[in-house]
Amino acid sequence: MTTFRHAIVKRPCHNFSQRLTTVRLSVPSFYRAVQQHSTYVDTLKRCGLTVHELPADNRFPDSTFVEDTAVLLPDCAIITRPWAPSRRGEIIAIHEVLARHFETIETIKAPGTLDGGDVMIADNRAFIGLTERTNQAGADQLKAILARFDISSSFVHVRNSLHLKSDVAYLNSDTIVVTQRLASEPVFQAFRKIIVPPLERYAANCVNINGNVLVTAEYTTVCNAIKKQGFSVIEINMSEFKKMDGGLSCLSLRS
Ligand code: CIR
Repeated sequence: MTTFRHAIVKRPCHNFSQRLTTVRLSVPSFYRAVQQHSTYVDTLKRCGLTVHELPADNRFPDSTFVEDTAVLLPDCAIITRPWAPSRRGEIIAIHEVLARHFETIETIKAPGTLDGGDVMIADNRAFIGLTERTNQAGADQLKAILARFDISSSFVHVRNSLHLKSDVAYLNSDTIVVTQRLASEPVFQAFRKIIVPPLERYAANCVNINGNVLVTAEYTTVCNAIKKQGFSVIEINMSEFKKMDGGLSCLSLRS
């Protein structure tokens, strides 16, 4: 299991409520989003990470969801090519910061599209979601890059979800948290599964940081099921990011 030491985050910008969302909830409050983001950053620090906080950028309302812009390996950073044209410019700032931390930088190129939310790395295996956001060309390019680092890839067709990691999270070499819709996928057969009930689907996007599993607050069934498997759980309020389709994992890039 990877030990994480660093995280990159980006503060929400004032017009953070003005871009992509599919959920029909109220308009998020910028001030609450800033508070929740700050708690998220403090939690990463509590989990032992050094956090690099990028300033807010009003040109890119979705840019606080940094996970979609890169895939990080111990020795390489892969800059993605996000599906949404409104998000493509986000990669410039991410590329700059990653170039300071990683010697090897790879990029996903057109016609490939790939959002980091579609990539679940499980030690030396990767699961790449084929979604509306990530196409076959993007997934093939990533698979070829990962193979050079001895990481094998499996593709997972995901329908009616934003990203692969909207439906599944890797907790450790035996265990995943997974929604019912992906639980029977043959690629996940070998894992012990913590199944997320439909009403708590949003909580499937959780993240294990150095033994602490960050889970969205108030999703009691999922929180209790994760605790029952012996994990320590930290609950985080994500109400404002949820309104913009953002999950817990997408607020940081971890390495
Ligand atoms: C988008 O639709 O691109 C953003 N509003 C939310 C992205 C969330 N990303 C993620 O969960 N990996």
